[in-house]
Amino acid sequence: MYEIKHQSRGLVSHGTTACAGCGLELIMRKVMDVVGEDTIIVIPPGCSALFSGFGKETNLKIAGVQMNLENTAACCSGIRAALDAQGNTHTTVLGFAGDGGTLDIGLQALSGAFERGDRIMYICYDNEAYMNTGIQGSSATPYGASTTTTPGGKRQPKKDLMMIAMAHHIPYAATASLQNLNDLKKKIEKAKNAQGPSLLHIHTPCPTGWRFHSSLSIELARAAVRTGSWILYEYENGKITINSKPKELQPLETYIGKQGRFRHLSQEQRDAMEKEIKENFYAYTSMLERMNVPVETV
Ligand SMILES: Cc1ncc(C[n+]2csc(CCOP(=O)(O)OP(=O)(O)O)c2C)c(N)n1
Ligand code: SF4
Repeated sequence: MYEIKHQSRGLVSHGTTACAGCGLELIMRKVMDVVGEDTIIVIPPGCSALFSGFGKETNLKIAGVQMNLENTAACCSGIRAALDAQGNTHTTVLGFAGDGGTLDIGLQALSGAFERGDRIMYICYDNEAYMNTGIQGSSATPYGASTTTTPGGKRQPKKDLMMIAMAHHIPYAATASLQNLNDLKKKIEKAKNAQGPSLLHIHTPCPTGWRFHSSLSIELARAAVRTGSWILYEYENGKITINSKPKELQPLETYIGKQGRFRHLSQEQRDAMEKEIKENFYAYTSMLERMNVPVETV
């Protein structure tokens, strides 16, 4: 027997059981690089639970607990309160959950933590479905996408987590993506240092659930932003900044055309979807800009 010591750099093990090309694994590595080992992580069931591990095994070299889907944020609040009672203000308490565990099942607990102003950092990696249990649709699944519960394509638009977070007036909230790692890193740092609750909503390509080749994860992360399908912006102490505003949006086909979950859409439906996404991008970003203008001058 030989000793395996310091085999991997960073706080995530070299090998994990994530699918090849998994966007979540890349995000977890980047997050751990920035938050560092003075962090306690709370992970609910979902693909991210493969990082908290099974039995004696774990993929993370930090303290953590696996919670229920309903109460990631409530568990974070409890840990924060216990640390504060011990006079420990330096340890970061990080909730790390999927879109199902955040926008659907854990939303009430998250809202409570936001409303109380608990100093917790919360990351929703959004692979746009309940992937771990077999690709069921969530409220974050985009319009038109096929999942096992929406085989003909989802009929509702994606729920807007950022607007919900901003309605709680928390100090920091941002959307992020693997499209721009510097932007992602900067936002992780800001979320970690916020003096109250913070939220990162990170778009997460999933080759298995979106049905694309595992080599295309970064390309699709970029395409989502460049086609206007994922809008990068941040909300910092009440001020909104749009981080990426392409002069001209790329054809939607560069994004949805490479994914099996949109394969069932007719050309007519694709054209309508492109028009809708473009109109939404311009309307949404101009609404964000107007939200910065003091009310009396509007
Ligand atoms: C209350 C509750 N409902 C359902 C489940 C079963 N379950 C375990 S993991 C999971 C999927 C979670 O989806 P998401 O949060 O989007 O994460 P992903 O699997 O996509 O990483 C579900 C539904 C559960 N553990 N608890
Ligand atoms: S199903 Fe998707 S999110 Fe889950 S491990 Fe595989 S690629 Fe990653």
